[in-house]
Amino acid sequence: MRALINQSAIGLAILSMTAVLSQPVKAEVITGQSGNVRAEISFDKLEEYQYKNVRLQIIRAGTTVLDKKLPQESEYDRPVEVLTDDKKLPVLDLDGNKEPEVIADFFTGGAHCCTYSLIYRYDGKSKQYIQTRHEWGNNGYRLQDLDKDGLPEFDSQDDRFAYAFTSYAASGYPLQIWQYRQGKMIDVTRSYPKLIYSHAAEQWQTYMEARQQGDDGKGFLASYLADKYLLGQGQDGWQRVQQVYKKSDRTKFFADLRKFLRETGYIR
Ligand SMILES: [Ca+2]
Ligand SMILES: [Ca+2]
Repeated sequence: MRALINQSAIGLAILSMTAVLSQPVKAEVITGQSGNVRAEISFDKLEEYQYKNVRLQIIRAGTTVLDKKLPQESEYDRPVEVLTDDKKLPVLDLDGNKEPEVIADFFTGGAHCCTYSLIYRYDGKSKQYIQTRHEWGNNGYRLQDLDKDGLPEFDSQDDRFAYAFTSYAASGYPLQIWQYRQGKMIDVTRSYPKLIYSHAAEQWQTYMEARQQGDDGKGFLASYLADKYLLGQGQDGWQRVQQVYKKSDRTKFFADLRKFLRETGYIR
């Protein structure tokens, strides 16, 4: 019995040596800084898409306020920043209280899904960083100051529309814009009618192109109509959709679409 254990221990040792040889560990660090706040994500890169020991450190005014290992959903769960060119960790004041927040973005791996943000804000009372998690799904976001007030918005799309009426590739997504305010993500899309308007026009255009290529275009009609509801033009949107969509499943599609837009809060 003892010999058997030893043998299997040797076997394991050889196995793990092989594993080590085929998975060279490379320690990497991504950093970002704003004012007296510096953030750092460190991790071990195994094979091309595997990451371990992902650690976040936030140093504020010379003091390490946060230092912890971040949970990973799988070993493919990795900081999005490794995919960008400048590899900078976003540290910036998102809500205008003169205190920078830290955004750690992650990608869960797999064919499409998913990206999420861990946003950390400094709480002056507890002298700690408090985390907010926001899911982006397939689409991710861009930070852009859309209303030119000096604070960035999260420019994104509503991921609930993925696969809702069709395949992933043929899915369309309504515009979605978020602001971060003191630990909360607020959907402010309806305050940007010009952007919604051009987004809706884009969805309509994509629908026309999809139809020319033989697709029924249901995914883009759905995102178009959702955009129209955001503009307060739901009735007009329905008229157009009903004019162009003549396929045999139209009664069921329209009923499903209406139900979906109600469930997702577009029809109020
Ligand atoms: Ca802030
Ligand atoms: Ca802004």
